[in-house]
Amino acid sequence: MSQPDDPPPPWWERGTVYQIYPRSFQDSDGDGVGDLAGIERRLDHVAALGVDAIWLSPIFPSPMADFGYDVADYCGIEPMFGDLAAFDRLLAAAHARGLRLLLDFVPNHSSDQHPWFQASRSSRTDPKRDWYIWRDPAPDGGPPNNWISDFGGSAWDYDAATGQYYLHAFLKQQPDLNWRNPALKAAMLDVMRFWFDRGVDGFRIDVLWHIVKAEGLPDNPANPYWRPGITERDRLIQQHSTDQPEAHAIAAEMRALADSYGERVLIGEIFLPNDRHARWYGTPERPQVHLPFNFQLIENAWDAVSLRRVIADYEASLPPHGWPNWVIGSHDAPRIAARVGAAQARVAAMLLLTLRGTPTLYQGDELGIAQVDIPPERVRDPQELRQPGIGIGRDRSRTPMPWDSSPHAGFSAVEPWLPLNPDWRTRNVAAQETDPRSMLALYRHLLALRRAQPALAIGDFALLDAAPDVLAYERRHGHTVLRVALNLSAEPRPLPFEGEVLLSTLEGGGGGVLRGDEGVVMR
Ligand code: TEU
Repeated sequence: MSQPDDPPPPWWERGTVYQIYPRSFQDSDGDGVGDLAGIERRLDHVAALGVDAIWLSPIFPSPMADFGYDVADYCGIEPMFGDLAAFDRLLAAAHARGLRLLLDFVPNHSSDQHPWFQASRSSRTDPKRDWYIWRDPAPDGGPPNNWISDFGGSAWDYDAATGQYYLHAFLKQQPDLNWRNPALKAAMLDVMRFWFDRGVDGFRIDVLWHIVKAEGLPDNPANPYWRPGITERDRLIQQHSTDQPEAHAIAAEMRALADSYGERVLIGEIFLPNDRHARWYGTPERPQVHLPFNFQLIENAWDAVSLRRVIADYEASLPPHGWPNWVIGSHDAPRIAARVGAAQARVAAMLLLTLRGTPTLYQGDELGIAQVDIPPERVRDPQELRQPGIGIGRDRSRTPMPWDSSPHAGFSAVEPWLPLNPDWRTRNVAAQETDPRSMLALYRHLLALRRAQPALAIGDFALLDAAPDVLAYERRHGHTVLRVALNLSAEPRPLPFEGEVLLSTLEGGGGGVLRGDEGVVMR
């Protein structure tokens, strides 16, 4: 039971994270792409929102085949974004506002332009050959096994110069690193030290469950549930290419390194069923990541029955030392407001910020940006370009932040690299700042309430009974009991309990009924 005199929880349990997609936050040098100086300029927006930490998607030198998730130098800054001095200024400016800064660590693969891979592919006897995963062709000359890239096609690319294939779980421009090689592992842990020494507060770790593959690289089994129209990756179950015990051991090493720097946080990107997901917390004696990212609000149907089941099952799956976390949007997922609609997006905001666990907000969701249709000639996402027409494009959630109604929404002096949301002239930060009914105002209220009420940030959690279409739960800390009721339907529903409304997603009300699409926090 959480009590007021408990020792204070670490910041990442009590706090909230805000994800910035650097290419699309603020351009300061007029190239149509965001940069670090731009982020620094807009930090007051982040601070005013009331979050505690920023996670930056990758800012390292990159040919941008996968928009930064193809890293050509783990210890530098992409010139398009700035340089190390600009990074240090941004870090200091964030810290000055009480904001922590997390970087995106991409350990599974580098860019094919990384000097390590250039050396590795130069000859079979190069000392860095084994830093990547090279294998002879199958007897018929084809790829060494049946593994499929997450972006479609074989996960192997043939290198004629040395007569072998190399493995890439994503694009062929993203060769997988070999974490079984001790020198590679040491070099990558040094990368984490480099940024910790510079003062970063932690990392979001990209595709952490991918980083080690089963010894012998056996074929993956077929997925009996696959059908056309689903991504090609899902033809196979990634049994041997992901979630290996050796990857858990490496996560524990990363954690020990992070802990040696004091209160730093590791958030692991991990897509797995609950039982396997929970193992990424490790044990109290040998912890792994602090927060294995929980994507279930993104992946599951938006109705009270499904949400109730998802929340209960996830809570039940957590080890006693495992702190939960939740997210409703990212640079990979469809916009929440596109998925559930404008009215329910407000309910989703309340859910995200009142559940037990660290919430991560995605830039632009605080404005309720919805579907942005990308004209075919402007599609940039390599995943969409390789598998068009099945609705997996990621550009639609990577469009620039609309700051005001000036040309290009105040994002840039020139046409941005991706189009703006079509309603940017009215749906922008400046317009919403002056509108008490705006999504931005709701997010600020929710974050302020969460800050003021330890019951919401760190209190105990219990689901409550309620009418159909209503999701209800309580949060309890010491003597404070707060109750949340969310109407997942557009019709009025009975309020499951009485009390004082601390915050509603709608204006007015108070008639003892939960209006359509209304969420309330009550005392
Ligand atoms: O995403 C990993 C991941 O699981 C994606 O394949 C995800 O399923 C897909 O993008 C959903 O549409 C991470 C990054 O978040 C993503 O941006 C990168 O492209 C990917 O890793 C490779 O680094």
